[in-house]
Amino acid sequence: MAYSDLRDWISALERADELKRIRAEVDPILEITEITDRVSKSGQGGPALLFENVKGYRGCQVLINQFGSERRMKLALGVESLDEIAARIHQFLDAKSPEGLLDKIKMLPMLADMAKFFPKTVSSGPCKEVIRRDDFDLLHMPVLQCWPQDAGRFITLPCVITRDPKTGKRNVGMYRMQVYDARTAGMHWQRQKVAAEHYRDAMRAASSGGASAAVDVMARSGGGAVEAAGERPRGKLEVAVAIGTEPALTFAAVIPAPPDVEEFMIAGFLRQKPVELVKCETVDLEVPATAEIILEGYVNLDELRSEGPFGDHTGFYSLEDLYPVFHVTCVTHREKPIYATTIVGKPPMEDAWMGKAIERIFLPLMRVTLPEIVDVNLPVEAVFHNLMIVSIRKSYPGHARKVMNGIWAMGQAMFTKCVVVVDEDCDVQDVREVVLRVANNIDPERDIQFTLGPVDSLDHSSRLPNFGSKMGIDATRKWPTEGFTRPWPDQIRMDEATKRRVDAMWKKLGIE
Ligand SMILES: Cc1cc2nc3c(=O)[nH]c(=O)nc-3n(C[C@H](O)[C@H](O)[C@H](O)COP(=O)(O)O)c2cc1C
Ligand SMILES: [Mn+2]
Repeated sequence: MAYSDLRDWISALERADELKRIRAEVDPILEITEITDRVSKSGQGGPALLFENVKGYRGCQVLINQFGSERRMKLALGVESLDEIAARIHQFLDAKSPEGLLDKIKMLPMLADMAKFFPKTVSSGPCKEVIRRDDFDLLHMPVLQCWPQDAGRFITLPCVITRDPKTGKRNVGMYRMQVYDARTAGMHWQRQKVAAEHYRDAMRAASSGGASAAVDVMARSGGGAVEAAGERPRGKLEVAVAIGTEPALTFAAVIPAPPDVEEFMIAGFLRQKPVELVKCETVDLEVPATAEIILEGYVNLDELRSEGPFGDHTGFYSLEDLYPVFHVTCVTHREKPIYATTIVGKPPMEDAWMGKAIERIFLPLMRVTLPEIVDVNLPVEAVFHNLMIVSIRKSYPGHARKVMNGIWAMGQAMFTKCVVVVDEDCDVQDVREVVLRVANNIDPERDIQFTLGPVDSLDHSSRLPNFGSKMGIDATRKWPTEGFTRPWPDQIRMDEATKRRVDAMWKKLGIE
């Protein structure tokens, strides 16, 4: 049940009564944010919104909050429960080599499934309905200014496509873009993200002083620190941006996938149908054929510009910093393109639901490296990188600390500012229970583990941009083999016989 494009998805939302069309005129400057924020904070995330009358953009439609509830997230991925996806992943991870014909036959559906992951290149598609080689302007799109102190208008839901200069593999990442003028925008890929590595690889390849000179420039570019762009090698990295893609690809661009796994394949896996790609007009990249809008262009290796501030998903403004500049060379789009966007801000907002879906889908993948993990909770209020609560099946002394280190070593989980580890009998989804356990079970000096390392670029409290400390709390029951020789008390629980007796007399007591 894959959606062929954004419009197909919008129809599905409408059929499911998950979309509200807004016919009143609204301004893309601040007003759409205020409306959407109120909707996001109402009930279970409110409906998706399609603004049909955007001030200054007659005939343009803006889609927002498309992922903003658990129900829509499931609808987007075509599942009844997010655990279905985890189960499908698990099935692949769990595959044993077939023994005998019967095993092989049993594997056929799985292999057929795999064939659907690979994207398919097609000769043309709806994203080529209008090709603008000269007459384009980024502000032809109703780009939002989200919050009062934002540095300008930001494209907030772009699928940014780059190619690894070493392997030729493509990456699709969601990185916001601050519109500077008609033809340039900031390219806010944070330095630990995959496109930033493609960019550094292009620098390494272009550097006359060899790779070490390029590394030298990077070592000095601490983020926030003034950096001499002129010292960088000349050259460029081609970039294409798709806006308004079908939901599986949009979501795939957010997923913290291993760097070498193409998001086009992840989208193919999620929608169980290949993503169709078409070649760009002016750069050597492929883009989703059914996207509403495609921006083609490049970033110069020796050009950086101030980006931000921007009201971010932490609930604070992320600070101004230097980022590459995207230059547009061509825009292609559908007739009357629908502009898809989102806003971030104080949680919960639309991205909270995407984050929760990632939490569920990644559990089996985390367990590949850390099989002792029973469950994980990333509370929305801690905006995903600030707090991870994990329960583990504790089997040896120091086990909780092994798990913390494993998490800090795992992809974007490296950013986790605080990891809380509890025993398997604690339900991590029940934050009250977690607080009770943690507060009771820790001797703080003994059970808190500090470490130093990379932190999220959005962290405004770390001692340096991108570098700071992280903390793990071992709230598991302490063992004698960990040096804890005092008796450890049981938790209070009534015995079953008494409970049954009280059940039997309950009505007679006249309390309810
Ligand atoms: C709405 C939204 C906006 C985002 N903006 C940025 C951004 O500006 N910069 C960034 O590095 N990551 C941003 N992210 C997070 C990345 O999309 C995410 O880390 C993703 O896994 C990156 O892909 P990559 O692993 O291929 O680099 C954003 C996520 C969402 C949901
Ligand atoms: Mn990626």
